[in-house]
Parts: sequence; structure tokens; C-alpha cells
Amino acid sequence: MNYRFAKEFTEIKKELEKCQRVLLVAHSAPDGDTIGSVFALREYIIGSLGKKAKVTCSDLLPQHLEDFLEGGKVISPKKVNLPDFDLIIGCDAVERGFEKIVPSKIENQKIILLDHHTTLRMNKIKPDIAISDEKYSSVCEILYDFFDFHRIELNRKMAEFLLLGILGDTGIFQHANTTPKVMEIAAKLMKKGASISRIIRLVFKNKRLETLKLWGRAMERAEINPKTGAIMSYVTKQDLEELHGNAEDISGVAEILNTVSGTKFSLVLSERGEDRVKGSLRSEEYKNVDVSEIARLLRGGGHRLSSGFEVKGKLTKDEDGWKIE
Ligand SMILES: [Mn+2]
Repeated sequence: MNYRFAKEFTEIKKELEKCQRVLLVAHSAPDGDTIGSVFALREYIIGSLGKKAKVTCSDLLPQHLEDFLEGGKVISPKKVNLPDFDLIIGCDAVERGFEKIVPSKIENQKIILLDHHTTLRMNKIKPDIAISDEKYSSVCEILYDFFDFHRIELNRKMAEFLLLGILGDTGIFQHANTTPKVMEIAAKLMKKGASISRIIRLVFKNKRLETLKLWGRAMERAEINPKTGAIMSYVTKQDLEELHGNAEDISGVAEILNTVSGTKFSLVLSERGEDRVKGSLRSEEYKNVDVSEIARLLRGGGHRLSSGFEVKGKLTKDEDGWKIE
């Protein structure tokens, strides 16, 4: 096999062998890829290397990931004492909150960032080792290559964490990032004991009734702009409060709207807090739209097919329709 990141993989292994205590950082509004990758690493660091590792995330895990982890612990950044760690690893969408948790680097501390988005923009921190490559479906796929490169044996748990991230970021093998290599990796992970049906049951098919009701409201409001090919909808603060909506629910709306034929991309606006509006953008490879360009115009980020932004304002309605004011 040809490893694009042989040099980085070698350096990462060296750092893991040198260090004593590792802090693993998942991104805010955590998804299967960020959680799968930090927990696969945690399992390796504790189980195989016999070192200490903690996982932190600024948001609580959605219920389905809680169920999947069966008690796997994620600590709040407030409880993290950064000088305790000699190695910090950020996994997936590191622009989503890594520098909030790790605002600066302490002497003798090493930082590794693993990502698969277009840009790896860090304002204050220069990582010691960084991988960010859009050719990868997920950070879990990068980690699979890392373990494979070093011939590190995967146990059932590690295999299942990696498969969780791959299933999450490929939309259960539905997105264009589902390459033959991804399918081969998935098969190998299954041979190590990872169960696709268990992951799907726990993570993708245990919706709350409120989620479906929230989707119902958003779908009813959906409209297509024939000029841009955008399909748009919105979720108000009131909807989110009444139906206990979360970030996952909203990205679900954007994903479903994106399946409407003839559309170029989907945009779901959602009110957050008192005066913020978040936009979630989705597209598909064959639609030939880079939604990260739209997100970047509004100082957001993400990758070509899945991006987001946040602006100040409220959703208001007049005779021309809904606006952000
Ligand atoms: Mn990812």
C-alpha cells in the first residue's frame, strides 16, 4: 500500500512513544468521526501503549453517541489542566473549537492535528505534526492507515470506533467519498469484530420523536430558489426549545433537503441563542458546488460538501419572506 503520510505517521508514532499523558480533543457539536477517532486513539494509547489519555469536548455528546460509547468518558474542558499533558491531539474539524480548548502551547508540549477538511486554519497555534487531506473520507480512515502502516493490531473496540467515523462521514456509504478503499477498510474492520448493524442501530436509527417533528416543521417550510438551485429552510429558536432540537437534528434537515432532485445545495438557517443565526450547508459531489466557498464568504468553514457559518442577527419575516436582521 502507498501511504501518503508515511513521514507524518512515523513522527506521530515517535511522539506517542515518547509522551506520558495525552489529551484528545473532539470538535464542538461532536459527530461520529471526531468521537470515533479520539476513542480509537484512546484505546490504543491506554490499551496498547499503557499510557494515560483523556478525551475532552466542549459540548455534551448527543444521546446516540453516549449509547454507543457505553460509558466512555468525555470530560469538560473546564476540568482539563493543560500543563498535565505532554501531547495534545485534535481530531476532525479542528477549527471547531480546538483553539478554545488549547489557546496556546506550553513548553515541551507537542500538538498533533488530524483532519480531512480543505483548510487547517490555526490562528495562534502551530502544530508540530498536521495532516489534513480531503482525499480521505474521514479522520477515522486516516487513523486506519496509521495503524496499518505501523502494523498495529486493532482490537474489536478500536475497529468499531474507526467504523463509526467512516459510517458517519460517508453517510453510511452513500456519499461520493465512499471509495473502493473505504469499502475495503470497512470489510477489514468487520473482520476485526466491528458490527455495522450495531453501529447503525445505536447511532443512526434511534431517533427521538421530537427530532422527526422538528424535521417536519423545517421540511414544510422548504423552498427552492430556481435561480441558484438552493433548497432552503429554517428552524427558529422556539422550534428548538419546544422540540429540544440539537445541532445533529439541524444537520439532518440539511442532509435530507439535499436529496431533493434538481437542487444544487441545501441551506438550513437556525437561530442560536439570543442573536445568532447558524447556516448549515450541504451538497453532493455530482452537483459541482463547493459550499465551503459560500461558508467562507460568511467567515464560516468546513469542506466542499458540508460547511457552516454563524452570523449575528435574528430571523425575521416580512412580505418578501424570511431574513436575517
Ligand atoms: Mn470528519
